[in-house]
Amino acid sequence: MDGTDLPFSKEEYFDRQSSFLENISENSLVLIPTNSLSTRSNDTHYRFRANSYILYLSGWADPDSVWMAFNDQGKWFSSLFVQPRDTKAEIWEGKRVGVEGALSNWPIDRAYSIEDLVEIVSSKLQSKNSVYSIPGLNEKLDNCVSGFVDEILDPRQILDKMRRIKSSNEIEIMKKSAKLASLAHIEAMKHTYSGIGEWEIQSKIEGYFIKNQSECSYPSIVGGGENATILHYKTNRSVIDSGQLVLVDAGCEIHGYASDITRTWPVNGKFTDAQKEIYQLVLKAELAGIEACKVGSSWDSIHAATSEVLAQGLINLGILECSLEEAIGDPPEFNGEYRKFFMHGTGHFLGLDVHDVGGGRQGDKEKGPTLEEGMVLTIEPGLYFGGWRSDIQIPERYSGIGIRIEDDVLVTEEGPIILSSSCPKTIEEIESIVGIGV
Ligand SMILES: [Mn+2]
Repeated sequence: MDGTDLPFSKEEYFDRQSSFLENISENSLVLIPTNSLSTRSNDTHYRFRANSYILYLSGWADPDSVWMAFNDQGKWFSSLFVQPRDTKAEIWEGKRVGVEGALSNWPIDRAYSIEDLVEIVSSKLQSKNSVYSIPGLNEKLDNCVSGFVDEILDPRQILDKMRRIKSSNEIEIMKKSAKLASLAHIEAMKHTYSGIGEWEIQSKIEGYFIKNQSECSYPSIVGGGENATILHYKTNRSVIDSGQLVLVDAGCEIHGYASDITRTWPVNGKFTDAQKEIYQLVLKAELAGIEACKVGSSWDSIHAATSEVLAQGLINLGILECSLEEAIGDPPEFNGEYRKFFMHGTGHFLGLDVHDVGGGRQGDKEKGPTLEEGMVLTIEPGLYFGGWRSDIQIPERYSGIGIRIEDDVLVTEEGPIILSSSCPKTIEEIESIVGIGV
């Protein structure tokens, strides 16, 4: 990383910084640390991923860093504390941008060595009476700041509101991210066969990400047969037999922007009648959810749209034997009988975090925001009939089926745009692709 590959112009970053700082009093110091390195074993670490707030404000993606903004005589100064050049360290860990590199190529007015963090922050705090920071990421910073103020103010409410509306440049990157994940799913479908291991499908998807200089935006879920009925299954170690479905929930990241796609397909390339019945119902619910992604729609109305389709469909299939009212339950929770088979929300915001900031999850009790142009969210209804569960009774015909269909949707004045539209999802499309590359 040398700053020449920043995803946005310096101007766009400076605009974000100004919009954010408009909400902050001039007597405040703002400190946005990046994530800490996380130990994997002994002295090795998990691959580093920068904190989304520092990425959003400055594009800075290296570890051990803090973005700081301070006001001097009415003007805000944007700055970064970064790891200084250090040949001995660089021999082991790789070249660093350093203080001068950061100053010349990143959207900041000042750059400092992270080694001077406590000294410089302490001196700035002498003349400030409040601090905005995100605690829990940088212990040194937390300790330093708590010596000066009783309460640390949270910058996230302001930033979250900004982050949930994507700029046209952010949307371009998110389109690429969704396209790449779509192509990875197609690659996996093509190479699926009866008796395949879940890990082999995972390797097709993730190999495709790596081949295209991307990486997973979250651990890939590859659940064959009943494993598909476990919502966050990521063991991915079972063999999938002919006649079973596989549920694949996998997405990638481009410049930090996530995609998040789920598809479910039969490993032998042909849905059974029972699988088709559930698949068509989930697909119908997903299309209704996408259709509801309009400017001005309430968060709850999207969940209501998918819920009504699923509840009615479960009654029609004879899986629920109750009235539609009992099947759905009361708004906004809709905790009726159908929740036994659809246990999660209809979707979530998507952006620099795969479960992006800026609003309550659909189906959660807290009221979500009203949809606006430029928001990106997922729509992902599913139905899960785990034969292993002791809390439900299901017809034998559907036992063991788990199906989820998830797309990434951009809200526009002209209606919803499906960013992941190149990923096949009709029964006909899927049956024509599965196994053709084997
Ligand atoms: Mn999702």
